[in-house]
Amino acid sequence: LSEARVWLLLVDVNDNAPEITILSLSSPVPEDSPAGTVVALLNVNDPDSGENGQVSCELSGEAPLSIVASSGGSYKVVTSGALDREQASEHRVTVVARDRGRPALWSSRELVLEVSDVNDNAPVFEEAAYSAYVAENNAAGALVLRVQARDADAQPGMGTGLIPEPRLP
Ligand SMILES: [Ca+2]
Ligand SMILES: [Ca+2]
Ligand SMILES: [Ca+2]
Ligand SMILES: [Ca+2]
Repeated sequence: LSEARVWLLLVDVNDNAPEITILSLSSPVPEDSPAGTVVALLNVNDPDSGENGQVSCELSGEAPLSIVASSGGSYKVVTSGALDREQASEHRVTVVARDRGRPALWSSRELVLEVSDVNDNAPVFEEAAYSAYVAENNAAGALVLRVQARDADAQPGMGTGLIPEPRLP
């Protein structure tokens, strides 16, 4: 009888793409939120071993947002600058998670962040100055002038204002 020993070496194959889970998404976020406000928490999991399971994440898309790694495969999406609802009321970014296998596998998730309105614009009159002629026999309280102001915020603006004739002594 002879004896043979067989050593089996199991080599991990990169057969799992990183899996992105959105744990929380704070949307809408007020437009006056300071830079660094956390808007989403993500978890990224890749069960492969070694470099096949080492994942890096990035954001693609034009938005004042950035992604920050925190502990244990968690990531935070934070605001990286000022938000302005009057310029962009919604931001769409794609989170891309890629492992370091050869070839690398990757997956992506889209995040849609809505920006909610804050009353941060004063109403602006359409004209810099208004003038009107008033006849001396005009009835008291008659319409003298119609002025209009616009407000960039979502709340109803001042709209049209009526200026009645001032009461003369
Ligand atoms: Ca993998
Ligand atoms: Ca604004
Ligand atoms: Ca306003
Ligand atoms: Ca606003």
